[in-house]
Amino acid sequence: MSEEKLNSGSLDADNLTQEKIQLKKPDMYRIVLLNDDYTPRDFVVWIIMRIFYKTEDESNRIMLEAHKAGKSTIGVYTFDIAKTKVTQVEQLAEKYEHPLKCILEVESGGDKG
Ligand code: TYC
Repeated sequence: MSEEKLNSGSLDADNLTQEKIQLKKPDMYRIVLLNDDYTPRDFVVWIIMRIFYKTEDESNRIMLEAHKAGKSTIGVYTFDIAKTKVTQVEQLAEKYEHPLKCILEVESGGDKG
């Protein structure tokens, strides 16, 4: 389709289809941090700051919520970014021999887990 047609704003069928494609929101996934009895609190805070770019205060809040309630949402991301961050957490946890885990949950639209 030509650039001119895409930008013309006319309401023909092609343009409506194209607009629907462009407006579809990406599927979003929640990263949920799980508590365990062994990972040191400081390590959890460090991971949240390092992988998710949260402030120390916010990282502490997320860590404490997981510690008390069993789980806590770290953030909501598109699938590729969420999957990459979960892998980074797994790799660092393994390297330092801590059992820390986080999981993906569907926030909106998607069906991948
Ligand atoms: N419960 C752990 C402890 O007491 C700390 C911890 C917090 C571990 C949050 C994991 O997601 C977690 N050392």
